[in-house]
Amino acid sequence: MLNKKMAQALNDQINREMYSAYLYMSMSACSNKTGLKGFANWFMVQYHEEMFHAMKLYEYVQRQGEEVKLEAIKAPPAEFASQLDMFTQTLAHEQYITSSINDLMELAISKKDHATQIFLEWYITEQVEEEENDNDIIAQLKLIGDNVHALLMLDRELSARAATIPTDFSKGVEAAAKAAA
Ligand code: OFO
Repeated sequence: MLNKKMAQALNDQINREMYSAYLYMSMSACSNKTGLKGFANWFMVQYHEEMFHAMKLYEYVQRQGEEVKLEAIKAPPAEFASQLDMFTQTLAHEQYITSSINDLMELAISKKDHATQIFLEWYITEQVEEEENDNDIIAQLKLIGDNVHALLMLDRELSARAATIPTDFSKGVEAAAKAAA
């Protein structure tokens, strides 16, 4: 059972996660356009991760007997000044997502909703990793500066990133995650 305000807040989070997926899809396309296929791969893996985050919420709201309410997803930026600009925007966006998850947890605590608190713990841990990944790549991009050779080396490194989460949700997100573990 979910409190109505909690259900609405979780639905709002589905939209935020879908926007995250959309944003990284746009960054993937822009990286691909400049020939940086490794960056394009990194952002496409991130797109899949965000879809997983959205689908976990989608499934949780339904398992708690509440209605999923999908809203329009706003358009992400279509152009970026550089790879550093992309990752700077990515970090700022993830910090915003972290604060939105913290707000959800505060609401769950205030409603004495223990099930949702346990559900949200996964997202709290995940956000630490999300911000750490972005900070690491930003630090490397700052060291690289205008060195194209070094940028191409990082691009090759990022091409190795593979999705570690399920991308087929036809049997349900939690079931797919268990099968993949
Ligand atoms: Fe869903 O963690 Fe990024 O946005």
